[in-house]
Amino acid sequence: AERRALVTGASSGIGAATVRRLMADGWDVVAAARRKERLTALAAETGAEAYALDVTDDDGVARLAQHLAATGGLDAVVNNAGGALGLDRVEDSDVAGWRWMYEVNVLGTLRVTQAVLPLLRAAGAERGVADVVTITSTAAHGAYEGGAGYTAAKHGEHMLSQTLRWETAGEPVRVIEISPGAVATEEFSLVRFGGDAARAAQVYEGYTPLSAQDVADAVAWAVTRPDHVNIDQLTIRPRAQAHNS
Ligand code: NJP
Repeated sequence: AERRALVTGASSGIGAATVRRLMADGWDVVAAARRKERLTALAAETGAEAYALDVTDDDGVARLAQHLAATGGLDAVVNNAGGALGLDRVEDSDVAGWRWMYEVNVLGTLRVTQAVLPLLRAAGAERGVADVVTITSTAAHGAYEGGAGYTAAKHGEHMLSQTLRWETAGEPVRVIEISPGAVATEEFSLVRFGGDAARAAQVYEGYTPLSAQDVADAVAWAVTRPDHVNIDQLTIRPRAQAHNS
């Protein structure tokens, strides 16, 4: 049977591009996010399975793990659901905004990873290796003005990934972190800048950002290394980007 992957945050951007790439490579893919209409369209286009999921919902995540267990298990999870709010200096930061960024990026990845790890262990034991891939950010490795909440959340996700790697050392499970710089997606243009193109231009200095496909290609490469190889952390950045945002 084909290898099966779960991609969270699959309804747009990097997640949708990863679904397209893995389907083209012959994986079975479960595409999960909240916006079911978008997933249905992606499923019709690619043949992936659409699954409505909010990564902040404990019960929903548990139900997804049961569904996966009952329908063939899982060889790889791509923890991609996440996002940032606008740029706020520390002194102006809103606690609720930080809470949302932690809930989706850090705790969403924790919930999903915990729920599927038994399935990944079983697949790894049977086939040689299984993969936990997490999309963090260059923001997981540095700071930038106005980015404290997002960088704090992405640093948290980075440390989750680092720690899990040591905790599963010796098991047939790889823990892989992909850290993109600026990617031209909805988060990039809308969420982060609230549609404020002038602010985006000021921050992004007019260079060409990565495409979602660039990041999907990195994911597809990392999960097809030979079984004895672990890509711990891969930074992929627009060549001209000179900051961590
Ligand atoms: O953004 P976007 P990206 N439960 O907004 C989903 C990181 N990153 O592709 O639920 C489940 O197109 C949302 O789906 P929906 C970034 O931090 C980006 O750029 O339907 N899913 C959508 O599919 C994030 O971790 C840049 O609204 C939830 C997806 O997340 C990842 O890349 C730079 C959810 C977001 O898609 C993908 O973001 C960087 C929930 N509660 C890292 N909440 C960049 N774009 O510049 C959201 O370094 N989603």
